[in-house]
Amino acid sequence: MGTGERGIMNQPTSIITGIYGQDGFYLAKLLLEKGHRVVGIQRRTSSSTGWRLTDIPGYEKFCADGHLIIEAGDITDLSSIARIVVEYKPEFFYNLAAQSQVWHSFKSPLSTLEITGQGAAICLEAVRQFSPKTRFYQAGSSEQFGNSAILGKDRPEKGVVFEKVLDENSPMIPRSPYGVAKLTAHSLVRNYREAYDMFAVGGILFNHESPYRGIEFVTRKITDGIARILTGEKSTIELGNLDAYRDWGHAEDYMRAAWMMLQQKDPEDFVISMGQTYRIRDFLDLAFGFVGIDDWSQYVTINPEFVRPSEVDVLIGNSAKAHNKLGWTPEHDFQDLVYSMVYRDCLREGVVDRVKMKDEFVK
Ligand code: F7E
Repeated sequence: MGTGERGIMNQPTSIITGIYGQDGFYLAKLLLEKGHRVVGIQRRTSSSTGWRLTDIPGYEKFCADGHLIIEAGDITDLSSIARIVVEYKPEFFYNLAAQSQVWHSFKSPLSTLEITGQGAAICLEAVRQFSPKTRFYQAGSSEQFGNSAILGKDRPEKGVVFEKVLDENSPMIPRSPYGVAKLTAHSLVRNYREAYDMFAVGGILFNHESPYRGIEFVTRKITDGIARILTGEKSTIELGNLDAYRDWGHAEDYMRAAWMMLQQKDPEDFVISMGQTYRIRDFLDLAFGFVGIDDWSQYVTINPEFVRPSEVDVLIGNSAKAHNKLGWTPEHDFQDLVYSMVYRDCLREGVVDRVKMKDEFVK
């Protein structure tokens, strides 16, 4: 009997690659609440730790009773993924692992392609060869669309209404090595579905954030920066392009959508988004506003180092298909999201008394 078989025999097993990331945290939490056995795959060389997972209510118990298992593996190594698939024969496989930083992908395009693109091929191949009935979820990205939302239009100004909201059929013309790698993975999922009749789906998720977001991404960089400015540790936050528009949702809502996609009768791809878009400077207005700072200009400096060689200027999604077919609706709005991030960073830094009550902002 392999170690995997010692677990919970009658409950579904879900494998999650990238379990130590923000999305891995919310998905593992959701699946554990649903009674799944969750097998997380962790790279041996991974510098990340399980700091997020330990926040799952009942974490210690889930580890002790075999509901939560961490296995060493690497999505760039077929033999390691195949071994885990053979051992656990999971009902569900969620591939969340990636080199997920768009900015970094310009510095390291080849390793991004290997991890984010070929890594998905390796996971699909392990499932196809050793557990073809496993339902497979691939974490796709709005970066796959590139600038399709404004194709043929000038760069937008504030207040512009975007007519081209992106859905499952919009053109995908990525503008970063990361986007190219995610589109490769997405195309492979479709191909495995059609060629091998696998239950494989691509969730095309727009930006999704939370207090568990990594510090490399702009939202968390801002909220963490605000808390450190309030303590006096920092004087400014260094940012790049403040005029890009992003359609930001909450990771908890988005991982619920991922789970829903694997509960369907037929495998299909879905766009998950809020359908509202804001510039980075709008995020700054709201986040600084929550600590009573209306003019943040003295606290933000522009560092060209963080400007991308080619930017996705506007992202705004249309999730009508997910609403209609999955019955998915988000529970968090943009204000809630930003507030929770500011609140948590200020709490950690001991300056939570500076956060204004949210009610004051909800007119
Ligand atoms: O950038 C601008 C930057 O790195 C958002 C990933 O989860 O979502 C994420 O990709 C915007 C861009 O996210 C800084 O130029 C300005 O326009 O937070 P981000 P992203 O690139 O949109 C998609 C859906 C994914 O799949 C990705 O994995 O913010 N920006 N100044 C900055 N961005 C960063 N990171 N740092 C800055 O200083």
